[in-house]
Amino acid sequence: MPPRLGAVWPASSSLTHWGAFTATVESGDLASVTPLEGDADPSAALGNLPGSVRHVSRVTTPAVRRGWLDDGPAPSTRRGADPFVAVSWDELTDLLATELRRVIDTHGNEAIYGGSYGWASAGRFHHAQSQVHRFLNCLGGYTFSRHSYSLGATGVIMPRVVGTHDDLFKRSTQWDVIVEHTDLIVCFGGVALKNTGVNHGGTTAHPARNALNRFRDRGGRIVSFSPLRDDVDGPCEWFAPVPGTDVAIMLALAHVLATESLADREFLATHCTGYDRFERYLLGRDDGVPKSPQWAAPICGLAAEDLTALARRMADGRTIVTVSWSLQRTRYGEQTPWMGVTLAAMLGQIGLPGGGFGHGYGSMNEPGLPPLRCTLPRLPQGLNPVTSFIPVAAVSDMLLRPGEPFDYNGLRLTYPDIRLVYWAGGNPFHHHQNIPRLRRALSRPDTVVVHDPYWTPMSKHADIVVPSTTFAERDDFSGSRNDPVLMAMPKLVEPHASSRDDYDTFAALSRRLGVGDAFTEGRTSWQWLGHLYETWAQTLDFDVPTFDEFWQAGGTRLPVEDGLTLFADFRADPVRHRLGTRSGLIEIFCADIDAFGYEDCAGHPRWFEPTEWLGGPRARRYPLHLLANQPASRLHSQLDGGAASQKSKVSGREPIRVNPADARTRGLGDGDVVRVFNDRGACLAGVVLDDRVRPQVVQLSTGAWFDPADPADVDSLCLHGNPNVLTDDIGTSSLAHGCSGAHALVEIEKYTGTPPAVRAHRPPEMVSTSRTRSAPPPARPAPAP
Ligand SMILES: Nc1nc2c(c(=O)[nH]1)N[C@H]1C(S)=C(S)[C@@H](COP(=O)(O)OP(=O)(O)OC[C@H]3O[C@@H](n4cnc5c(=O)[nH]c(N)nc54)[C@H](O)[C@@H]3O)O[C@H]1N2
Ligand SMILES: Nc1nc2c(c(=O)[nH]1)N[C@H]1C(S)=C(S)[C@@H](COP(=O)(O)OP(=O)(O)OC[C@H]3O[C@@H](n4cnc5c(=O)[nH]c(N)nc54)[C@H](O)[C@@H]3O)O[C@H]1N2
Ligand SMILES: [Mo]
Repeated sequence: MPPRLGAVWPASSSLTHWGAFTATVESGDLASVTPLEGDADPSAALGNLPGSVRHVSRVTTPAVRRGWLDDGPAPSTRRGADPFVAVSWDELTDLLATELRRVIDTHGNEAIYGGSYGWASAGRFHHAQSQVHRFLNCLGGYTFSRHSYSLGATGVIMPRVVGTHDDLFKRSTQWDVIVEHTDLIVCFGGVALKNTGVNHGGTTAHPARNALNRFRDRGGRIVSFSPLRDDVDGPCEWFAPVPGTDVAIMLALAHVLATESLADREFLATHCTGYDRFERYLLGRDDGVPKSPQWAAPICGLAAEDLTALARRMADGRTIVTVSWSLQRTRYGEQTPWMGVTLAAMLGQIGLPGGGFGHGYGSMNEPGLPPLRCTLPRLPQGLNPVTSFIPVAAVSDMLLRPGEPFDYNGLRLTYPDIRLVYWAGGNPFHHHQNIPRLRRALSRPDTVVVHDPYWTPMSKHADIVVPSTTFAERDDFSGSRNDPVLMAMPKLVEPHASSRDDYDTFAALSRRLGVGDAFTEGRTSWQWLGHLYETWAQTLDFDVPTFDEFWQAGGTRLPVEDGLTLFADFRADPVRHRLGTRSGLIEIFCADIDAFGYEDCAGHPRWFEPTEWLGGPRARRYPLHLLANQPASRLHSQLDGGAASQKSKVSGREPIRVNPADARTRGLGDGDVVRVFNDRGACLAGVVLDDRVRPQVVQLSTGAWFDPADPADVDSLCLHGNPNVLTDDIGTSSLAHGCSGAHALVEIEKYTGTPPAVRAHRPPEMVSTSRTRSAPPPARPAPAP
């Protein structure tokens, strides 16, 4: 391979989902990292990188759960509790190939769950999901998953309402347009700058903070609805509603627009369909309940006059209504973006510069950034002949209810009977709800395979653990659709212990299974990089450097499309630029959804009383509303052992922010360890008093590695503070079955006594066994459910 000249980007620079950096290397590890020059607002999570390659939590050898090795593939409640046996790479390849063959021959490819959801690392070639999907497709396919934990509800509802999901983000109204044209940003869920650090695939700049400052300098105002004051950094008008009541607030604002002749009836007639049906509901024509500010006030805990005054202000200037992604990660999550669009449509400013609707400003770096004029190089994943799939957040339901029917987006589907779960690049113990239930679900299949660089709780619950390299230990390149740089990611350090690239593991497995040529096409990973780049370059209508030139420079700039306003074309000409909905218009009433007849999602946006909220009966038992939001100090569970994440911990646990008034009534002080609990589970956390948190609300971010006090007990207390022991494993609705993990009702109490030490980042016990073999014994029949 040619030497790196570092002509444009320094030779030791690389890219993570949370930003670009230059590293120094010492003793085979990243020693220090410096944000890339020109990044105005680098992510704090870069601080987790030093020491991450040789961290104690790395998987150092291929490993097999002793019970699986001794007893053969079978359902087991010992997952997460058994010790592991180190095996050689050849033994691992033999064991895994034999087991894949057995499952496919006996149960068919449908019995493999290969959805393998997760963020893995930046990198177009070594992207773990692309690798595992390509590999499983070479073997005849797998049961797959649809959508994401990020946007489970939006991904189903918005194509039906505005005809697109991707364009809402990729072609969102740009920050520069908002800075120049917008008078008022009304944001539901704030514009949390902690989240804009991140972009899937990487980002070289973070302009959101600067944009908000320029917006304010021009006289722009921000109204934030959020239980947390710091969801907007700097001046704003803060309303702290009861969590989960945003739809009621939006309905109240809409009611004022409708009854005070402030709604743009022309826009509603020319660009929307079904406003009349919705208005009957809004005005209470059929149920006798007008959704007025007076109606909403006791639900959301805000003053009716304030909502009325705000609605008038919104109609009085250029207003953008923004909805954070968190608001659709709750039960009935479809309603919030749908109602947000409806409110913006009533204001009649959709498609006007700086007006209309936005989804995810402050959720990810991408919204507000100019999109590339081209696609990115991509590893072909082949075709999956298996048609069986689940909405991604139905994973426990699938494993626990094989053969049972379920609803999804107008379809009646059946859960497949999964025998082998294959995970590479994700951490279900981070992302999935109700961990005790997840652990029961993971005891059902015959075999669980996990590729990960680290001993995450998911690795510890696997039967076969495959040590992967991290991005720093291999050559790759990456970029994202709203960032102007395709960046080289050169190998910075040698692979740790006997870890191996996922590609090389799959190459060895596919050779052993007779599909080596199909998987590798005869290329090494370095040859693949050049191949992906050069085939991509041929599809472009502009010139890019050759691959060698690109690699030597360390990256290349790509052209972007500047000055976008979301749906500007559609506004200008709704016939020529019809939306991708059935009517071609914004569907405020959607006849298709109406016809599904779901009890939990109707034909137009409406208020559904949440299950986990302060206004319901459950709050009498669990009187605090927990926000399980994204962590400021890391990406999800990644590098939780790193310095930035560790610095945020309180008494060794994940911090839980508590309003001083709620702490007082419970006798809690800063730094106390508390037990956070409800009827689903419990965890420990470290108290931080903060009056920026609304009373009756507590905030415990996701991402602390699950650490059961007793690994053999599925209902065990988590010592470290993973909020997913508390969240409900229930889909947003029958329409999308999206993740609803953002909210849970809890109670907290002081933990008396000395709390047990956190062991989350320690590897599991490793033992030797006399019974290692190159092929597992035959599978035992599954016990009756
Ligand atoms: N309660 C609650 N739960 C939530 C959320 C919430 O708001 N509240 N948010 C949800 C959201 S939006 C998301 S996106 C999910 C995120 O959930 P995940 O994406 O599953 O979380 P990550 O921690 O990013 O997991 C990525 C894993 O990939 C591993 N990895 C990194 N590089 C490689 C590689 O090259 N190869 C392999 N094999 N592995 C690699 C990392 O070590 C890590 O274990 O969580 C969801 N869960
Ligand atoms: N630092 C960091 N950034 C990240 C990530 C990360 O792990 N770390 N993850 C990335 C990923 S994968 C995703 S999908 C996005 C997710 O982006 P989001 O889902 O938008 O992020 P959250 O932090 O969960 O929620 C944003 C804010 O919404 C507020 N909120 C919660 N519930 C309510 C409510 O009922 N009403 C109102 N009005 N406000 C509410 C909370 O105060 C919270 O801080 O973040 C991305 N950015
Ligand atoms: Mo996400």
